[in-house]
Amino acid sequence: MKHFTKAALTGAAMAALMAAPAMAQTAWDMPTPYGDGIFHTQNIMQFADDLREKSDGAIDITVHSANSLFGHAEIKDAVRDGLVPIGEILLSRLANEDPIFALDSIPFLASSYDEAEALWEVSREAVSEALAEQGLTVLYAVPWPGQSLYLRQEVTDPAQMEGLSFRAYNVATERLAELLGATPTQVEETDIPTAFSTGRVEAMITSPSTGANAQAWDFVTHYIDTQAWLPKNIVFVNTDAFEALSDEERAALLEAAAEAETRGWEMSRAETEEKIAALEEGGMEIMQPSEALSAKLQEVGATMTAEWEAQAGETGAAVVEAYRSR
Ligand code: PCA
Repeated sequence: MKHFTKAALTGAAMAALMAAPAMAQTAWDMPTPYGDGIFHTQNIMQFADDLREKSDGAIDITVHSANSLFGHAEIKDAVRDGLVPIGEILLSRLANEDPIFALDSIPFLASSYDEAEALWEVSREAVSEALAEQGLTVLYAVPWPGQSLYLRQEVTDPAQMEGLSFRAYNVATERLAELLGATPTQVEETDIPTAFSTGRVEAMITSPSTGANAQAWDFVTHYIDTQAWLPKNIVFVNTDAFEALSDEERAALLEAAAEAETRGWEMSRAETEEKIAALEEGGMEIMQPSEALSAKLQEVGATMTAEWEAQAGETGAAVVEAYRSR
């Protein structure tokens, strides 16, 4: 509206403007990487609804899911640069910027919800500070269910994984594949079915949520329930956009975010069993890892923990120390 001078508006347009509610409206576009069938996206939709209600319509978020506005790799910078005010990503996608972002993707460091919660408690401040340096304000984070293996055969001996083309979604899954002797290929979550059907990949590790949403039974046969770690999605807002809000709007945003965090963790917990059942219903074989496979994955986890600690310096050491001595 500010492009028009009063004189340029017709009488009718003027009248229409005057009749509009006096309240200033903040319309926010929010890019997210995952599809509408994923609970993270559903939680964000609810967050947007809650915020509209809590702010009496003043903040109106439009969610652009499944990489439809910006691709996953671009979302963080788009929010940082103010192209959009708010967004969601998988936190560990930022691992190459700061090891603190990769902490939740180390196998078996925190593999239950209670552990994941404790890990988030001790690392939230460091994560928020690192993002604040980029002009981003963290609103909340929610974990995916535990990461488990999807394969085209029953794997009991870890040597069976050697040479497989293995779908990766961040640096940690790439490293895991390497340590298993497999060959990693980065594939965006929304591209999983195509990547399998075209033969780009033949195995993966991800949550039951992603597996069920991708209808994994169409392209793999075995689910091995390793639940090795719970990587988090994080929602952040451009700090300038945040500070431009009124006090009431900021309070509404923080309240809706806190509720979304609590609700998201509950949704995630409930998903685990529900989506494993969906995989079974789809026709997949649900298995527990063999002793040999568990031992190998534990070994990979120990290697990756040591590598992370070597990289993460003092802040990292303090965070892990706080987690271990909790
Ligand atoms: N789903 C996302 C990230 C972790 C998960 O469970 C994916 O597979 O890309």
